[in-house]
Amino acid sequence: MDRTFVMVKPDGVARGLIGKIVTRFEEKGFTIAAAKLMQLNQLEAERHYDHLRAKAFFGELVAFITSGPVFAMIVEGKDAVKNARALIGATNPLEAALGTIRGDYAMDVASNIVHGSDNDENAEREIGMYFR
Ligand code: DAT
Ligand code: MG
Repeated sequence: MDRTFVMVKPDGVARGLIGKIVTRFEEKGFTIAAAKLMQLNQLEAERHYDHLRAKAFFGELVAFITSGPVFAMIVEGKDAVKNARALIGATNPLEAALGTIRGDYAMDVASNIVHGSDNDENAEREIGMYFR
């Protein structure tokens, strides 16, 4: 079975949306294979967002993702990476369709409440970082 890494970000956890987000994945057809509440440290956050190091918002992004607990999950299902990204919606909630998680629950790109790996290699890299 295909799998991917999904994380409810600190804003989603603080807003009490873990349950709703887990339900979205379950209703779509995914199985939650593992899950835990955890706190990312600076190094983990910088490694997680390594591909964005050059961006002007990198510091803000790392500060945000380490600002409180996140809810990390391994989700399993057919074409897990692509189906999860479709369910999560576009990076900018302004462009995310209603019916997607970001489209329904977020308004600002800097706090878009959920992360999903963008390809199989990164999914395995991220699962390896957080589930050992
Ligand atoms: P995604 O999370 O959809 O895979 P990404 O990997 O390009 O998007 O960016 C990671 C996160 O960085 C994104 O979820 C929110 C933040 N981000 C992206 N673009 C941003 C911007 N222009 N300003 C502030 N934060 C941004
Ligand atoms: Mg990404």
